[in-house]
Amino acid sequence: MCATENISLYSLGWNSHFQNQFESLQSDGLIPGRIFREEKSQYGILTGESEFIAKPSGKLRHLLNSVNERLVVGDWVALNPGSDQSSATVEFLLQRKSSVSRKAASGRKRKSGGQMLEQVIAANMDVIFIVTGLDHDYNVRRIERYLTLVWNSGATPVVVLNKTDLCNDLDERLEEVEEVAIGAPVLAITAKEKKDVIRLQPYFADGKTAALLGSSGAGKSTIINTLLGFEKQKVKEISESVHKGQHTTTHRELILMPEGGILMDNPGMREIQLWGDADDVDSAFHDIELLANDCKFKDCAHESEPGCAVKNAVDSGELDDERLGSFHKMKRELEFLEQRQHKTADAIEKEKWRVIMKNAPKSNKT
Ligand SMILES: Nc1nc2c(ncn2[C@@H]2O[C@H](COP(=O)(O)OP(=O)(O)O)[C@@H](O)[C@H]2O)c(=O)[nH]1
Ligand SMILES: [Mg+2]
Ligand SMILES: [Zn+2]
Repeated sequence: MCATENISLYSLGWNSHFQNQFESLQSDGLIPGRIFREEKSQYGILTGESEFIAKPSGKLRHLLNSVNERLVVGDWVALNPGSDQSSATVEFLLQRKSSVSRKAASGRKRKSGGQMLEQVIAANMDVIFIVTGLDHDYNVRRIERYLTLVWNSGATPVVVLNKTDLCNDLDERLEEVEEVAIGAPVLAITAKEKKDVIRLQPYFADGKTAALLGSSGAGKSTIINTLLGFEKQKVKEISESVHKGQHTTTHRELILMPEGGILMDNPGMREIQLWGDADDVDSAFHDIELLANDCKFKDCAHESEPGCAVKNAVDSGELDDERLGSFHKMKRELEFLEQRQHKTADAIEKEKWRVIMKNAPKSNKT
């Protein structure tokens, strides 16, 4: 960690959303803090004035277990600082503003019969940089999937095309990506060039938190190192192993940037999987949604229905056939997920926070 003392809570991402919650707690002796590192079952927590190593209290652990939840990097918590810095405990989890999730099979030994569960892996990200190398890593369909995931997380996506020095058809690539990245900025950079990577800075200025998402080898750690000006994150050596996608970022950590803002290297999604409702697909496919307004049937699936404006757009060349294909593919994947859930993700999320908040230490100021 860089200098972690005497940073304002606001520089760590604190805002009125968390302040209001904290004030409604019975917070005698508790202080707000943010989880910046996770190691085994311990958490590194910054409070602005100092740094703590803490474990959740038994009560909190029990409560979180009961709703299939756990503390993750980026979370804001109410901390009991204890008598010394190593006996601190996390007493309460403040409700998240955004979360990045992956789907995970529930415990194998349970009776739930392979129900899919949402597993949060990073919380309270404001911005997510979707990093893709312009080498063998480049895949416009994957960028599209990442975009859906990020829109669903509550964070704002920014697409970063890295390794422009290895790319001979940058204009073509940019055009392709801008076509799918509706509503998200697209930056083309060489991660080793300071003048390039500083273009990322404005997106996570003071008090904002950004995560870098992308395949192993895309250049995420290089971006962080160039911004920092020293080798904080281990970068893979150039060798054949680069192509095998070996994993070098092993733990999740928030990094305070010298120019302000907070960055998180890969939150740890190796194989990207979607989490959300089937309806969420539409938000990543604005163009198809727009065309669908003109379909003859309101519930048109754009498969073989008569009077389908989306199919017509494919026939006329206005819409890429492949793009409609990935729309269908994503819908199917999400519908499958939904069937395996007992409730929708939204309902689970609401119920979860209802249970957590109900168990908050009560304020005596009524
Ligand atoms: N040519 C070139 N190589 C890069 C660039 N950015 C990263 N690399 C190389 O790509 C490899 C993977 O980079 P790394 O930052 O470890 O990727 P990560 O797995 O996403 O963190 C390393 O060998 C880097 O030196 C770039 O802009 N151009
Ligand atoms: Mg890395
Ligand atoms: Zn249609």
